[in-house]
Amino acid sequence: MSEVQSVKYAVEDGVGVITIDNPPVNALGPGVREGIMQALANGNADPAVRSFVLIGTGRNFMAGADIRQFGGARPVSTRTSAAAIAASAKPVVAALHGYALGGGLEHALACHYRVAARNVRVGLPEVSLGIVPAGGGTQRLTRLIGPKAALEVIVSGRHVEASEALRLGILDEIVEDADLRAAAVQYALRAAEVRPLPSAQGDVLKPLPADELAALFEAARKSLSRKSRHLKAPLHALALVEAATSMSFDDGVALEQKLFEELENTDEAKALRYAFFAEREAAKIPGTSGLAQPEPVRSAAIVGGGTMGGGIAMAFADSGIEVKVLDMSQEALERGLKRIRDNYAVSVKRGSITQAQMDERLAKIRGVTDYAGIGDCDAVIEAVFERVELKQEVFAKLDEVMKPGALLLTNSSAIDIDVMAKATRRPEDVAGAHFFAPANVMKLCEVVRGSATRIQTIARTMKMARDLGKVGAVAGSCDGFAANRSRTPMMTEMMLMLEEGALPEQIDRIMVAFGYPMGPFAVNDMSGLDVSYEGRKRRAAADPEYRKLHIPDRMVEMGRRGQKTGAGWYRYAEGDRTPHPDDVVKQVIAEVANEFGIAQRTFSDDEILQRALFASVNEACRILEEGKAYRASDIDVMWLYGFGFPRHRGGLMYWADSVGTPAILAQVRQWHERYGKRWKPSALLERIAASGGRLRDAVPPQ
Ligand code: T1G
Repeated sequence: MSEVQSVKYAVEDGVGVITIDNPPVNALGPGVREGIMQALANGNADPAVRSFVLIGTGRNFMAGADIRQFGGARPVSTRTSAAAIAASAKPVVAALHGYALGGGLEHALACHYRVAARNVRVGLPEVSLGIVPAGGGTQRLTRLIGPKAALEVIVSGRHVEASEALRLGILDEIVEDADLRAAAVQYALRAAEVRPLPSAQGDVLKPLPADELAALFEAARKSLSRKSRHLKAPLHALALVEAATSMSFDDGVALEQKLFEELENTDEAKALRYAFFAEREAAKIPGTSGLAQPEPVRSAAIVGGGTMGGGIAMAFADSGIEVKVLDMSQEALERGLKRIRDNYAVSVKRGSITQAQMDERLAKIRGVTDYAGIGDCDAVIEAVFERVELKQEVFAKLDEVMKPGALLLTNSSAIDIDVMAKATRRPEDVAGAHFFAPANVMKLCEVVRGSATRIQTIARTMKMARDLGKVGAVAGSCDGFAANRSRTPMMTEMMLMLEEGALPEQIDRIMVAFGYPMGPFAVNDMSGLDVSYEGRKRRAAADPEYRKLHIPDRMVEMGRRGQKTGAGWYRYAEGDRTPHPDDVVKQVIAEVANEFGIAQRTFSDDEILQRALFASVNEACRILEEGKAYRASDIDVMWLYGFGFPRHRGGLMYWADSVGTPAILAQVRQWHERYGKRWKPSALLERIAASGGRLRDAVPPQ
């Protein structure tokens, strides 16, 4: 947008009102910084102007720098336009609402005062993009609220809501008046009388004694080297907060610029920017552009109050949406509701929610034992055991009781949506809403299209997921849909490498070194080895060619189902979740290898990583070829939010591009010769390797 359009300036009762108007989020796109500086120059040269207000239109104050501009030239930096505000001879009042993030908050911090509507969310989220604030924000915020609070806010990159921002000292006032602009103008008129102006460098440093400062930064460094061992940005952010307590403002701002430039084009920053946009791309559903906005889901029902059903019910309650849990017996219902109460109680004990929030959320959850009790809900999510006949029975019942237009959703992780849809007279309203355990924590909601599902049903289910604070991504219906189907080959190869002599602890070490928070075997011990056992049995019964996984089958049959039985891939001491390698697992591997005549060998770390991930890359290409995902980046979103794939590597397909499709194809071809059919190269992989294209841009054949 041209300068005139994205920044408006008008004088009102002696106040120069500078309005940012750059939809959809008031990012600092082309012309915005220049427009702010021009307005300041005009107002400071105008004797009729006594002070300024800086405000945004639409839903937000300002969402920060335009992320799409990174890596390219930027005519004016945030540092420069923020400095112009700070240098204004007349006071500038920031009037914040919605989001004030990154460079947006940095402009507000350069103002002399900050007032805000109660819906404001402020933050410096730059570290989540692999960079650091570069508009003076680390230097001003640290001086304004003190190093301890600033360190936590800047290194975490989190959003801070109004009352906390006021308490910390980021805001001067919360405006209850519905007309933020009018209130800010009045505030600016009063500010015009105050002399001297408060420093816009926030020179009032909330000092900490030197030894406390040293301890603060030392502890933060230790924690970051553990928690963010793969990321550079958080440590650089820490260094900038430290600089604000020891360097001059100008030197601190110069250091900000230097560290920002060091990070802006790192692989980590590029991957994190890709992940940011991939998540938003996943929300775009082909064929919905001309449709009306989907109605929100204002009430929901969950059929089956087990672990998954209870977690999904909590996700609704956490989002303030009324939810009913239906179970067939009072006893089963009570068990499920108790599990929910216990989960909330643990969160209260940990301090992640207050008792009042727990009570508020529990009040949103009601238990029923009769289908008639849920008919009025906008959506119902079936979360009963993964048995086809049971699901068909449930959907036939739902078809009888649910009001017209209700979403009839299944949380199934693999059963074909059409199986449920065919049990109803309204297959167009049936879709998958596949949550990932624990459903109230994991962000991914895989929305699955049946062959008869209306696109409006998909759009409304995606909106429901977003309203639950989830990240939605759409899959077509097939065995395992897109998320689990693309991940299964990785797990299969890992299990088969065990048969050849690899060990769970070796594979876990390699995957953690790659960036996963936990190794897949440790995760499997947590979720339970029996969970996938039934699915493998179902596949073996249906497909005589199905390659059985002898070792995990044997572990389950031995009763080693993971943490819940004190032993799985690892051994656990009573009441302790620390995984300990167990010789029993080595014995099982040796027995299976002996029984099936499998030669034992050693593996390099590279082979383990490549055999695991290349198998999934190949399967993801097949999923795209079959049109079971809209785009490759949707599969990346599923891996990031469903499986904890390291975000600084962008996603499975983004990472594969960093390896190079020709190298991947050559290796897949080798394993195809050695191991047979499951390694057959996908046509899409062959096509992209030959064309030199990028996997992350791949879409189904049109
Ligand atoms: N730049 C470019 N596009 C952006 C954008 C940004 N900062 N923020 C959002 N968009 C696009 C987004 O891709 C989507 O596009 C549309 O706007 C709606 O976004 C100098 C260097 C503000 C909380 O990290 O966190 O400032 O898909 O769906 O759910 O020191 O957007 O419609 O085509 O997310 O209401 C720091 C990033 C930048 C904030 C709103 N700022 N944005 O959430 O909408 S670095 C950020 C968000 C910086 C300074 C440094 C969220 C939001 P499309 P949306 P939302």
